[in-house]
Amino acid sequence: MLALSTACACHAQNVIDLELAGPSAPVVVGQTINIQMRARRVPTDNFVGMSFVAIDSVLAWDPSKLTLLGTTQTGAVPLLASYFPAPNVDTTGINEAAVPQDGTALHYAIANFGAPVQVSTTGVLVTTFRFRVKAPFQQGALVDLLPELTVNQRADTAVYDGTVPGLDVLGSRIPALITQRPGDLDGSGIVDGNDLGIMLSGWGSSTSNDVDGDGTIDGNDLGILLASWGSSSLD
Ligand SMILES: [Ca+2]
Ligand SMILES: [Ca+2]
Repeated sequence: MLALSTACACHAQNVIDLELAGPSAPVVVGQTINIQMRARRVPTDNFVGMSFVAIDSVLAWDPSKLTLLGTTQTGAVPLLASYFPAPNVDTTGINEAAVPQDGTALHYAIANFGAPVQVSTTGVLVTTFRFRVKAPFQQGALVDLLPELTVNQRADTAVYDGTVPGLDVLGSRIPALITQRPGDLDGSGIVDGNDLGIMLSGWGSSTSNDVDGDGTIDGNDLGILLASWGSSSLD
């Protein structure tokens, strides 16, 4: 069936996607990881969405798994500024600290005046969020871009067009999924006797150490653990 899309002049033209990309290899506890935020142009017949003047992003992660450290602009497109607005000026109330720690953060990326950032179809690096892996996790840790969040005032994830003032051209939001090695229950990077001990101590229960995500620690999980026995993230 063909679904007809309904045009709405009040909403985005949907032509620049924002993608978060983390390490593809399994991570270990204590590791510092980079989550790149890339902007990618979706080819359309529109004259908008070729560039941006600013990007507001509402970042979300599980603070029990990951700790936000800050940002770096290494390798990124030239910007006037890339920052988390400080708590005393962040009227949205999202940023409770200079580097937010509570699992949500508002970030602003602002192009140089009079110089919108051109966005290619392969994508450009806007900024890199740096996190430290805080705890073991078997079902992955998501770093996401929320469409909107209201604490004191509503904030939206938005890509402001480089041609039409105030026009939000955000298309898709693509999260990053951070993974640890299946069966590496302590997040050490290697699957060994420590992990087996953790699994056996939680046998039959439902804990965060559930490897296959079916809700129970059982023979399936043991099979996965044994299959990756001795393998190391450091290989
Ligand atoms: Ca381990
Ligand atoms: Ca299971």
